[in-house]
Amino acid sequence: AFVENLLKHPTFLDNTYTTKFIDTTPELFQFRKRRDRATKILTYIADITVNGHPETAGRPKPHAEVKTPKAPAPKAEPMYGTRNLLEQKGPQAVADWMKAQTKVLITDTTMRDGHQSLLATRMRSIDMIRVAPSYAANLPQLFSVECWGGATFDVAYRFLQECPWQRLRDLRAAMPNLMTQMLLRASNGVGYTNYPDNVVQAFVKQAAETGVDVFRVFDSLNWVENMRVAMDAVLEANKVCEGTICYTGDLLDPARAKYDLKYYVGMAKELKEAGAHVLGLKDMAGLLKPAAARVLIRALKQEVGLPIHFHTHDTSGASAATIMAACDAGVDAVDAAMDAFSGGTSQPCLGSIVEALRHTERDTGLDIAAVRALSNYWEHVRAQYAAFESGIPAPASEVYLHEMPGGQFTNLKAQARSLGLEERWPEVAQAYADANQMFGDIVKVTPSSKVVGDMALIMVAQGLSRAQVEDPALDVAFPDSVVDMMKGNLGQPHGGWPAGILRKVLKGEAPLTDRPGKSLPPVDLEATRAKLIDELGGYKVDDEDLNGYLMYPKVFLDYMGRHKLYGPVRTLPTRTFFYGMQAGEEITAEIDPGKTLEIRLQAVGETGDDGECKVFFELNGQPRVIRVPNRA
Ligand code: BTN
Ligand code: 3PY
Ligand code: ZN
Repeated sequence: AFVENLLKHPTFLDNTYTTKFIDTTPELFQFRKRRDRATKILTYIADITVNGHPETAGRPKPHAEVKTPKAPAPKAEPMYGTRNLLEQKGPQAVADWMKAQTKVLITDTTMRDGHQSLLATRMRSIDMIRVAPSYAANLPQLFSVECWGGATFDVAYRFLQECPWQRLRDLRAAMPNLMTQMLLRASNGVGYTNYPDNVVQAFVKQAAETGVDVFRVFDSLNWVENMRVAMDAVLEANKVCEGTICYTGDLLDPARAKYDLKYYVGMAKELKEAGAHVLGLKDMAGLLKPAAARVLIRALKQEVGLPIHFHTHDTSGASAATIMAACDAGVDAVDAAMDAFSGGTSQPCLGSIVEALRHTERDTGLDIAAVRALSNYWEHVRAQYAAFESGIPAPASEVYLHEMPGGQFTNLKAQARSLGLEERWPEVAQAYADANQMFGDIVKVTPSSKVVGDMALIMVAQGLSRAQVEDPALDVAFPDSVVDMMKGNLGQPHGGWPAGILRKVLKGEAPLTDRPGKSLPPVDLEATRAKLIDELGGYKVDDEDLNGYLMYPKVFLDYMGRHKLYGPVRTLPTRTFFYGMQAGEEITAEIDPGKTLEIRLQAVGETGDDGECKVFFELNGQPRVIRVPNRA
C-alpha cells in the first residue's frame, strides 16, 4: 500500500519529488525497508518500459540488433605497468622514467574526455568496467587511462543514477597495473565554482584513496596561485601531480601576443616551482597548430625540464598533425581516444597515432591488434548511446574563431537549439569570440568557458553587440555567472579584468582580488556528515558520500532519493537502463559479486482506471508483478 501511495502522489508523478519531499511526507517512504533491491530494480525497469526514460525521449534509438558488447579476451596476466612503478618507487620515479623513454607514451581518454566530448558524458560504468581487464592484460604499456573527473563526476549522480566513487573503485581493481588518471579543476574541484580549501583537500585525499594515480590539475584562468591547494593535496597523497597549462590564443600570431612563449614558459616554471612532477599542456579547444606546437614544446622541454604530457581535441580535424609535430619536438606523453571514440570534438585517433609512429624512433610500443580489438568493443558501446550523439558531421575550422573547448562546443550547440537559436549558430560563435575579447581575452575552459558561453547566448538572444554591452549608458542584465566571475570568485586572469566591463558588471562594487579560498571558511566536515545522516534517515554516510555531497549537495541528495526507490540500477545493461525491456526479453544484472538476478519481462498489462499499469516479470524463475503509474 505504501508503494501505491507513493507512486500516486502528485509530487512523484510529475517528477518533481526531491529529498525534501521525502522529509515532508515520511509516511510514504516507510515501505523502503521492506522492499528488497530486486524489487527496486524491477520497479525501475517497469517504469522505464511503460513511461520511457526522460533523457532518451524523442532522440535517435540504437538499432534493434545492437546488443551488449563483448570485451576482447584478456591475453595474459596483467604485466608490470606504470602503476607498479608508482607503487614501488613513487611519483618522482614515474616522472624520471617518462623522461628516460624514447617512445611516445600514450594516455587513453576514451573513458573520460572521449565520451564527455562526443556523448554528453553519458557513458555508464558497466560499459567501462567490462573492458577494463582487457586494458590491463592487452595494453600494459599505456601511460595511463583517463577515466575520472571533469564532468563525469556529477553526470554519474545526476543522469546515470550511479555512484562515481564506485566506478573508480571498480576500474582501479580491474586495472591493477595501469595508472588511472583524472581531470581536476583545481579549486573548483569537479564543480563549477571555488570550494573552501578543506573541501578540495578532502576531495583529493579521497580520490587518491579510492584509486586515482595521476591528477591533471588545471585552473580555468591559468592562475597558478589558485592551483596550489589542489597540487599540494596531490603531493601529500604521494600521487602523480600533473600541473597543467591551458593553451589558448595562437602562439605564432603577433596580434594575440598576450599568450606568447614567454607567458607559457613562465607559467610552466611556476608550476614546476609549485611541485608538479609532470607538466600538462592542455589544449582543450584544439587550437594548438602544428608549427606552434613545435616551437612551444621545444621551448618547454629546454627551459623547464619536466616531462610534458600533451592533450588536444580534434575539432579542427588537424590535431594529428599537431601530435606529430609535438612528437618531433620531444613531447613525452600524448592523449588519444580509441578510434571509435576519437575525432571531432574528442581526442585524436589512438590507433592512427600508434601506426604513424611505428618504425620511427618514437614508436609507442603498443600492440595495434589489441588497439583494434578494443576499438571494436568501443564501437559497439557507442552504438548503444545513439540518443546522445551530437551529430556534428565534419571538422570545423570555425573553432579558431570561437575557441570553445571540445566538451562545450556540442553542449552550447544544443543549448542554442533549445533557445531557438540553432539557425543563428554563426552569430553565437562570433558572440562567443566577442565576449572573450570583452573579458580581456581569457582562458576558456570549465568553468570560465561556461561564463563566456552564457554571455554569448544573451548577446545573440537580445541582439546586443559587444559595443552595446560595454556602453556605460546602456543597461544590460548580465548573467549571474558573469557577475560572479567579475567579482573574482573564479580567481584572477592574466593581466586582470578590463576596467570598463568590471565597473559596469559590478556597478561600482569592489571585486575580490585574493584567492577565493582564502576567505571561504572551512566546512565542518563531521558536522556536515551528522546533518546528512540525519537528513537521510540514519543512512550510514561514508567519506565518499560526504565528498559527493560537498561537491554537489542537491545532486547528491536527489541521487540518494532515487537510489532508495530504484536500487542498484547501475548493474542493468545500458539498453535496459535507457529503454526498458521488450516482452519475452531476458537480461541479467549482477547486483553483488556472484549474486545475479535473472530477469524476464513476460508482458506489460493494460493500464487500469487508476492509471496504474501492471508489469509481469519472472525473477530467477519466479513470477513477479510490479505496478507503476502510466504517465505517458
Ligand atoms: C533523471 O534524473 O531525470 C534521470 C534518471 C532517471 C530517473 C527515472 S526516469 C523514470 C523514473 N521516474 C522518475 O521520476 N525517476 C525515474
Ligand atoms: C572539464 O573540466 O570537464 C574539461 O574537460 C575541461 O577541458
Ligand atoms: Zn579535453
